[in-house]
Amino acid sequence: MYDLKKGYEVAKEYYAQYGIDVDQMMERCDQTPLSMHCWQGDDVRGLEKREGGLNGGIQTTGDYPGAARNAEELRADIEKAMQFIPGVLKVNLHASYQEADTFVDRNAIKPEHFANWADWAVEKGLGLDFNPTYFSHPKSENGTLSAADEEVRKFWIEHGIACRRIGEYFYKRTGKPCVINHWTPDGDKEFPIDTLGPRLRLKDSYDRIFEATKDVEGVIDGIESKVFGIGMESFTAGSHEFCMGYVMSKGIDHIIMTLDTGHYHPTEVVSAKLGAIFAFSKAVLLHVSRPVRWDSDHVVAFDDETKAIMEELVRLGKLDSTYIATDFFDASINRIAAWVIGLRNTRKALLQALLQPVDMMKKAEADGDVSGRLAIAQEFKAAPFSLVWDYYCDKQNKGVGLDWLEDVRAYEKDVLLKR
Ligand code: RNT
Ligand code: ZN
Repeated sequence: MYDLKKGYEVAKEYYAQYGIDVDQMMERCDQTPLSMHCWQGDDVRGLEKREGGLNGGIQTTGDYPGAARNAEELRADIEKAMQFIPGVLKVNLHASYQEADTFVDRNAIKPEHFANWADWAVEKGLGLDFNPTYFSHPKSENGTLSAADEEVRKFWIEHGIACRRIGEYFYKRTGKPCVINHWTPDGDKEFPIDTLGPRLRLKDSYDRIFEATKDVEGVIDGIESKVFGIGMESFTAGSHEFCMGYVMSKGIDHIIMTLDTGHYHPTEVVSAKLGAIFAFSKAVLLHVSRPVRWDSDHVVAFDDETKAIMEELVRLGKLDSTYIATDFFDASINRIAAWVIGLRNTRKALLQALLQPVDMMKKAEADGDVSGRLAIAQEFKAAPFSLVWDYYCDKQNKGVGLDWLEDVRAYEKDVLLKR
């Protein structure tokens, strides 16, 4: 290992030339919560005591050994990954990760079915976020909250209501707000003749869920849009226009938009949407993912778009108004490695974004110095960032560079391969 302290001192001096306080930014980065999704650990299978695979237009591909088979294994795997992920973390659960003794259907889930998760989170000092599971269920085949069948729609409204109550329970147990993400896969393989009816039903369902749970405290609700799902290529009820319209028309602080980086047309980017949304909304929920040609949910990379999103949040001064969650599921590699790589990359992009000379660039812009603005922004792309990142990881005792890899390999040998 090279001299981390020396590297950090050099970087600190480099950034100081541009008025950037590295220590302050490391602290800022560290205190920004990232919500780590539980579903990377078992390929979105969940813990319900019933048969049936993943559906709803999303897919995991690959059959790497060692997926978690029960709650204990999943929690152990999350803890293992967390050993190498710096900064404040929350854990993001889906309703399908209930731990009832016998089968309990989605509309009947209660806080008690999530008590083990809450106990564990309290013990570890973690916040919990939540997601209704409007997919992978026999009743989700012909729509959920937008279903034409009123019995089916009622079932899913009850699920949404149950989930908001569980969110409040998490808030009360952990003392930290629970961010709930509502995503429905509802759509059609072909373009429907009636494209308005499903939207009006979806709108009415959300209204009923929120109306019935008006008393719920400590919960923030993201409404997640999507462009298409596998098998539902032509129509999505919860499209971007629908979700944005819904959130904006409600004008209620706890109802916000969820932007998933894989849910747009290939040349559309989330980083370019944030400035417009913040003109109307106080907060936003992000699902950081990596689409490769489609909404493939590859592990988050330290790529241009992830960096651009974080840069934009810092430039807008909206880091504190943004809930950052990860959402990917790769079954073709070691699942702990997937978490470590994806969450570290998300945090890394955030730290790099905090180390940009925002004031300097803003001043150039205000002065009409467009050449200077471009020059400064470009210069910073090659700043000695990794020296700060390594030092930060070491300071947090989360492993420098590839330190984590050997450990994760040993865990694979000793634990995962024995499953
Ligand atoms: C699906 C959405 C959704 C899911 C999770 C499992 O396209 O992105 O957020 O990935 O709820
Ligand atoms: Zn998502």
